[in-house]
Amino acid sequence: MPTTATTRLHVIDSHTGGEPTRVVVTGWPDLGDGPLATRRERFDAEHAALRDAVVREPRGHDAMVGALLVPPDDPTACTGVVFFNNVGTLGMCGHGTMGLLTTLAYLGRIAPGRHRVDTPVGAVEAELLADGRTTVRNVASYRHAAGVELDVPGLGRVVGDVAWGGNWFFLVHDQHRRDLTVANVARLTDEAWAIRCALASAGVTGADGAEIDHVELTGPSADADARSFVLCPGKAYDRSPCGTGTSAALACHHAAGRLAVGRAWRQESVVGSVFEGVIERSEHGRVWPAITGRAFVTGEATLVLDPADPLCWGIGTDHAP
Ligand code: PYC
Repeated sequence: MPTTATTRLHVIDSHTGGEPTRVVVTGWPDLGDGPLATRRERFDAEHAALRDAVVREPRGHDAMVGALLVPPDDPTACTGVVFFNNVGTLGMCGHGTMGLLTTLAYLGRIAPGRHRVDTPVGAVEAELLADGRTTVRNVASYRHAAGVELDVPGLGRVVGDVAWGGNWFFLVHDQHRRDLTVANVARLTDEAWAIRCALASAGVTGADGAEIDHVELTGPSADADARSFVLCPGKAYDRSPCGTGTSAALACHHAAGRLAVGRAWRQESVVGSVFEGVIERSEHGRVWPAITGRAFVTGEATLVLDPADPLCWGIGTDHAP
């Protein structure tokens, strides 16, 4: 909620395969206690203005993912986190968890080794490796629906899978007509957005009517098992291969018999960065993926939110002071 007092937030920025994460270390109002899912609801209901001030222009930009540090509910976790973007909160975020562990190590709060992180969709284990990479052992992931046919205005018939990897994805495998390159990002964005709108119009959802808010287009890669373009909920594309999207892809390939437990899978992003994934366990149609990538700290700052600034709460927002 906007305030008339100046707010100062200590943040640490990093990128993981090109995708930024802004960890909010201090300065955010208390979200209370209880399960992270409840605190996410409180964040959604009461903190949209702060969210926009942190990740939108002029302080941020649409691709930026925020990570608010909160005390964990799970006593075995080293921290709790609520991930957020330019339009809301995320259940889980793979690249963001890598950025989070790298940031906690930068702050001297953790050493290499295994750490539990409490998120709104459950605790995940993340391992900071001695070489600086992070392996995220993500929530159980699964293919929810296979071969879903959609009529997409401007694109015609598109077939894809609906899968959960900590967020909901519609994955169009290997049949995308455009090269998944940075040069094509504008067209890929338009097409993925058209697919997302068609999903909503056709009433295609995840489990329990959950909105599918990520679209993942995959194609061949010269250097990895697949290349992907992932469109995030606020229409920004993921510069990284997307940890939750790679988890959803692994679940689909496993369900289709294309990927065995224990077989390494390298997923390349549209900018050429790579995550390594592997299914560590599979049970009753669910898989437990481990995704490895590397984050680098890029900055440390105090954000100053002066309510006298007419653009304090972000360009294009209507939060009143
Ligand atoms: O890495 O899981 C991810 C992610 C989700 C949205 C942006 N990145």
